[in-house]
Amino acid sequence: MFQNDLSRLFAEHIATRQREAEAVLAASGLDHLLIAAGVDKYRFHDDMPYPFRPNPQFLAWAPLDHHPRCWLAITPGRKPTLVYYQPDDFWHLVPADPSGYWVDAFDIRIVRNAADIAAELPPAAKAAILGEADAAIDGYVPNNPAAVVNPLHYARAVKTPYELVMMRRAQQRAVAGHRAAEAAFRAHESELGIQRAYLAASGHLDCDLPYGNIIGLNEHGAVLHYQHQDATAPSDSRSFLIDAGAQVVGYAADITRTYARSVGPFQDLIDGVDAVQQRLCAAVRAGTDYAQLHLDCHRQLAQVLVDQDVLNGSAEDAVASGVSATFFPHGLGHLIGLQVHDIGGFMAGPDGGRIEPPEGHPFLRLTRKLEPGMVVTIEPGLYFIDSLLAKLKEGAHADMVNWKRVDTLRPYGGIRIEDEVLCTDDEPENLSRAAFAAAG
Ligand SMILES: [Mn+2]
Repeated sequence: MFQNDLSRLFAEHIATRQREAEAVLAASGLDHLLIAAGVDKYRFHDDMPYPFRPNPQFLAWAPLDHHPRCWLAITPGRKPTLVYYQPDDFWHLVPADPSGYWVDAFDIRIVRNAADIAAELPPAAKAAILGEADAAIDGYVPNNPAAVVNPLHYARAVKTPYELVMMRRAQQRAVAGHRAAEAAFRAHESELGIQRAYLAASGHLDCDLPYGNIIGLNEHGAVLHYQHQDATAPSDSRSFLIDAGAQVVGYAADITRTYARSVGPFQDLIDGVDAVQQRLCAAVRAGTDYAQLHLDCHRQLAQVLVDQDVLNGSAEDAVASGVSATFFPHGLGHLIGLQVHDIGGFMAGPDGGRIEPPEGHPFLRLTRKLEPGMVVTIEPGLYFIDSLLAKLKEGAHADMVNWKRVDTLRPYGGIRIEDEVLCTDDEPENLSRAAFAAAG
């Protein structure tokens, strides 16, 4: 994409943000919206900072993900002001002079000293100030009024065309990593070796990933948020679950794939989950209740377990008795954007309120109706988790399970298949599969 096209899309993106901000300010009787990027945070009793993560409300305007102490000031009828902190500092690499597709959208004021930031901001008296408490500067203490924060969180679920460009780029970056990771698994690498292959191919540092990659061989695939990477390859590397992301100016990708070393019952189960996943991706339609899609997912996964001889009886019984939740103990997915789990998934409307997940499904992270422009993950899974299986075996529904089959599958850990899907006015667009297809 040419720089001109991106500049135009970014100008439209900022115009959308400006309209949202003006509506919210008018409704709350406020004159200005001020947004702090945030400040570096330090380890306790230490002078080492954690990796910087900006306020997502700041990133929603400015593609500046490594820029602590910057501020935005939005005033109706005016070009937004960006206070750009570029200190004199010979210890660190200082942020470069502003340049690129985004600079024309802002009135940029470069500040060398933090003490000079306040002088560039409009009066605080009738301003919403968004940020964390430690971002406060003289006279500007974040107040995060709910009447301002809620509608902005709610609106962020729907992406602008500029944001979709960045999200597609993040998909490409993640897919490059995923393909290298699969090759590393085929070459019998360790989890750490696979992670290194992923980072090299995606061009990411570990600390810049949107979340810690999940790289699990064999039984580790059954640990939902497996957070470790073994440096030694197992002697028998049977299966591989990878949940790994990437980001471009803060826009996240979150993709999961599962591989078997050879054909057999585990590969058959992967094929079953993949078919369910693709059906659910195709069901991402405007007006669809995502919580209902989650319940459909349970029924379809239970049918896979019945078809694959893991469960006796009917899929309906497996869902009604709660047995399916032993094998699928998490939600179907979530909103994604500047946050891996984009905020606002439970919101009843722009002014707040909460739509609770269905009874018995506490881990579902999205309960809204789908709208064009929303990007959601679709990530069904089936796992053989020892602790949950032990409870099931002791309970009233133990006879619904073919335990011999479970023991055959247990050494393979689990399966999850996850894509990002864009809801449109018409057919959904699977951003992840498109990126895999383009990568050849
Ligand atoms: Mn996810």
